[in-house]
Amino acid sequence: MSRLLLVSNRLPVTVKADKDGVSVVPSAGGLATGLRGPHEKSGGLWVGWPGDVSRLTPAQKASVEEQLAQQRCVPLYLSASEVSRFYEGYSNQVLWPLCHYLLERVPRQDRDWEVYRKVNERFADLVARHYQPGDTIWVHDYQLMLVPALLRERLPQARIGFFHHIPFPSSEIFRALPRRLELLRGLLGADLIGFHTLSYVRHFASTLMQLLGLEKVGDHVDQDGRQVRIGAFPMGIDAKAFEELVRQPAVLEEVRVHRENAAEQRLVLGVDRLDYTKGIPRRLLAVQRLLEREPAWRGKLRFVQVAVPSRTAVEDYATYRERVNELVGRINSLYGSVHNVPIHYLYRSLNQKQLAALYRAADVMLVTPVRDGMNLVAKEFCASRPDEDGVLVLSELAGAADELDEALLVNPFDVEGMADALEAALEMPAEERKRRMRALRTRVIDCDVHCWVNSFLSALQATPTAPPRVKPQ
Ligand code: ADQ
Repeated sequence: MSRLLLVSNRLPVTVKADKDGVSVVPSAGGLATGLRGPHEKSGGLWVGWPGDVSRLTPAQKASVEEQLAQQRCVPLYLSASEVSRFYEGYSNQVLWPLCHYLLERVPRQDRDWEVYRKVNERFADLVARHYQPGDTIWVHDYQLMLVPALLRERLPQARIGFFHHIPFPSSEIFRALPRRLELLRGLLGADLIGFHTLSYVRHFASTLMQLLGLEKVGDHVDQDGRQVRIGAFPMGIDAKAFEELVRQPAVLEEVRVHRENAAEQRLVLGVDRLDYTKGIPRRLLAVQRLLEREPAWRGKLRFVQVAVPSRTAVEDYATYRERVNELVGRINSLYGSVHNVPIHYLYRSLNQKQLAALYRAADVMLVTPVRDGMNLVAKEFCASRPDEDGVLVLSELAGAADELDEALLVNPFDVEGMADALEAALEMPAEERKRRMRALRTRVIDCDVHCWVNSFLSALQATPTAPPRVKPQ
């Protein structure tokens, strides 16, 4: 196995400082879990930002460096201005909304582009400094779209993969980006470009044809004498970990508490980062609509919406948070009683056990993003249901819908349709719930995160390496 150099905006660790000192703790995210094995086994490195360490003392910072090195992580420190302009600015205010078809959220001024480019260069320089011949490089996500080409300039022979974790939009949307050509050329520095679904692959291919004038792009493109492969690699989760969690006695006890009054009140669940792509307002309106038109459900359902604070420094997220708060308040004031309210809204992060207990306890899971690259929550819910019960209501605009077609698929813009699906889910006979959940689980367990990593890396290993450069005579 060749040494793997992983490159992502964030390192898979969290730096925690308290009175006892400073520690670098591995994070529990899907990417971190899936890549931990290959990272350790290949003896490779992971390059990325460790988060804000500006408040640490020099001694604490030295300890962080040492702990990162032990975990074979190479830190790239971002200044406050880089965080604000590269990460919050160009990545999260331009590329994020654009790739989710939300053009009206893209600022009129392209003022953070230069910083985006410079930080991408810093990443490429750092990776090149640590590269050894024979290494395989795997770059992740929309924050680093220029890195593949910047690396190709520095390391013409390197094997480079890129995975795009968010939707690749239709060419009609992508062409609206002033920096569209630079970004496309940035990606084409890779040997393999992976997306979650075939439709993102098709969008990317038609964007290349339309904007770069390439002819008939199929599963590869010829670029500067190299072949760049393009493919769909749907990301999975660590299904086994969720299965194991929901068998633990402490988790089962929590499930029992959640379901204590399940006979009188059905538990409907939503779990998301608080992000405007996740479709929370329309989901709340669908719950409201059901209560409005079917008085029999009033007092009979409890909708628990858990939202993790996310990108709080970006103004659009603050406005969105206000909108969600306001809707929750309005619906509860209309349909609550002295004894209970229909919506239980938790604005916080939960640990894996709490999350698994909620997944395992829910009667219905609502996953209704207005656009989502994949959506791992939908898969986590299925993995947490060894009882083969629970109904998944899933947006057809999430990448996960391509694989999980036994869910009740909904159009997240159609509030009335979502209210119908919620009602159908609440009334679904046990036998049908079982049949659907069994099929969903088979898919989620078979195509887990390890399978995703292996299939991407095998495809990357199978790409032809760049032909050696001929020195001019
Ligand atoms: P995200 O947009 O973050 O990821 P998602 O795939 O759903 O979306 O992953 C969210 C993760 O956060 C899940 O693992 C979930 O368990 C966790 N989470 C959510 N709410 C939580 C809470 N309240 N407390 C604790 N944890 C919580 C991006 C893309 C997705 C794509 C992934 C992976 O936007 O489309 O699926 O990357 O490629």
